[in-house]
Amino acid sequence: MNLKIIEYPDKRLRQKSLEIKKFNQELHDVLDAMYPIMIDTNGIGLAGIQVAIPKRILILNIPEEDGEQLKENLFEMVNPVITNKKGQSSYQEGCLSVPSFYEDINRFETICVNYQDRYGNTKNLEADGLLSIAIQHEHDHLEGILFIDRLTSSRRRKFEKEYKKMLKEKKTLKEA
Ligand code: QAP
Ligand code: CO
Repeated sequence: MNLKIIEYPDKRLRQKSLEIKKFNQELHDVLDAMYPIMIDTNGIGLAGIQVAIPKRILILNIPEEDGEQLKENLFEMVNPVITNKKGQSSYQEGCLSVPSFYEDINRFETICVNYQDRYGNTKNLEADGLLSIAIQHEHDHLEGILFIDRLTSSRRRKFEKEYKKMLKEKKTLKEA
């Protein structure tokens, strides 16, 4: 499978992703193909729509304290629903679809998430810390929401200016 990460301002990132109904080989192939892309691009989370697949799937791999990403810590969530949220936390977020930009974003501190695994088994998880933030960030992608949408309007304007400048520089480099 030849998947590529799509980047802001690609409009496909605004699509609302659709529920998975069939837990078949095609789903497994997509999930299997998403993992190496996330690792190769130094990501800790990736949603289907980021590789142009508008389905309610996301993967997460939170690094250990030494920064190492262990495959045994991989979460695959199909049709995730956040059922409970409490507290507040702030974290400097980034996104593979918004490269080279990082900003503090407020999220819920603790959440409960109900999801299915790749076989369709129902799971329940209470998450806090970075895992909780990552689930909320990736879940937003399923709704067509990006972390930059959660900035204050002045920070958002600052982002748009910096990002446009970066895209221009990228273009100049490509032409050279
Ligand atoms: C979402 O984000 C997230 O700009 C996952 O040049 C973010 O994996 C969850 C990345 C923060 C929790 C906290 C971004 C890699 C990776 C970049 C990512 C970049 C290279 C972002
Ligand atoms: Co993202």
